[in-house]
Amino acid sequence: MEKGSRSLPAGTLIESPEITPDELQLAVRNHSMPLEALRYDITPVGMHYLLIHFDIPALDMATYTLSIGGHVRRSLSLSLDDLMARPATTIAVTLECAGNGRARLAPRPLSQPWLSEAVGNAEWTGTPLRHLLDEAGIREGAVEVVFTGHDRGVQGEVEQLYERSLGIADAMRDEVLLAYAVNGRPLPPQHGFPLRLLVPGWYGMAHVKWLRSITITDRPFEGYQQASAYHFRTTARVAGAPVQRMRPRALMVPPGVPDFMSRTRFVEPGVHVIVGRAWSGEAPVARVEFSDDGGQTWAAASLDPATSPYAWRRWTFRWDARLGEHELCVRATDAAGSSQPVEQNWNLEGVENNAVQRVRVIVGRPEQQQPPADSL
Ligand SMILES: Nc1nc2c(c(=O)[nH]1)N[C@H]1C(S)=C(S)[C@@H](COP(=O)(O)O)O[C@H]1N2
Ligand SMILES: [Mo]
Repeated sequence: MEKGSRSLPAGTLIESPEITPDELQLAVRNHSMPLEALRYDITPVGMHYLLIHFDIPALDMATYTLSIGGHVRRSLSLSLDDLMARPATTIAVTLECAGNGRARLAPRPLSQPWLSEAVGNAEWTGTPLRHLLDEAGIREGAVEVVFTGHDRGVQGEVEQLYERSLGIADAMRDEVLLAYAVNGRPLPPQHGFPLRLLVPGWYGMAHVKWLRSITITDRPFEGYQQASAYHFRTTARVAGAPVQRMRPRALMVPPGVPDFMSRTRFVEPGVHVIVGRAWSGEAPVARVEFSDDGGQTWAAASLDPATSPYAWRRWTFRWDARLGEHELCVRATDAAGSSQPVEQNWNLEGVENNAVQRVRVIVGRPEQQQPPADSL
């Protein structure tokens, strides 16, 4: 892949449906979750989506320390053993990249070109951040907590460590963890080894990996990933609303078998139980609906009980597949009343794009549905 002067800056609007070499480079480093992994309540670690802005740092567990300082009464310096000796909590948390759906926009903002499956639901183990902040003693006048990663790079022409902040009240919530294990094992390098932040309910960018320091500040943090990136705006003239909690979304395991290139599905006629998962970071999922005519008509799916307040919920729909071509769609609505649009909500960064999933299906008799022979 030749790089160099032809690279365009992130955020450039691309009219062509063709993926650029720079997007391909990001897409092979960062991967989404195969849709068939929606079958598992807990996503196997290697199938969980991955997003890394710069490079994966190489950190040594033996010498690792986390420092907590800034606007506090006493600064703390903690080894991984110190952190693991503290009270531990394990929770299932659905994580989704704020840019999920970006590649379906037209024009498309240049960045990681996600389709619809930048998501995963893992069981994270760690110690609640709140106790550590209490121990450090937040001083009068503190407004934010800044989380700094070990990974460094350049974005928006700014050299930076990956950093994000939370307001004090958000940082003090019970479910916010400093996590050192996922699905019962130490974090793998790509997911933040040895320690990452977990902010259940929020889009992925808040969950800072490879934590190096936590700084309590007496003014709002103005770092690139906080003040410039991750805002919903349709024009550069406004600041826009900061991206925070996940908008509702439902996804299905595509039924039948796929065509190798197009991923069109071949399905036998008759009743199929369509399975999927639905989540929202804003309020519990209240309803999931299914459509086999591209979103013109909808029918209620059945929703399993929630297994964790921060994890996706399984849903099923008994679909009677009739001969012909269909476009399957699913949409979630949460208890706060927000739902998924049928069309994309276009914006400059391609964030919060929770338009409904569309799956093209051809229902035929088995002898008619032989996919063409492919040579790999
Ligand atoms: N230090 C650091 N933390 C980070 C990132 C990063 O590039 N560096 N990417 C963020 C983004 S945008 C997302 S979507 C999630 C992805 O988490 P995962 O790769 O464990 O799924 O990590 C977040 N935390
Ligand atoms: Mo992300």
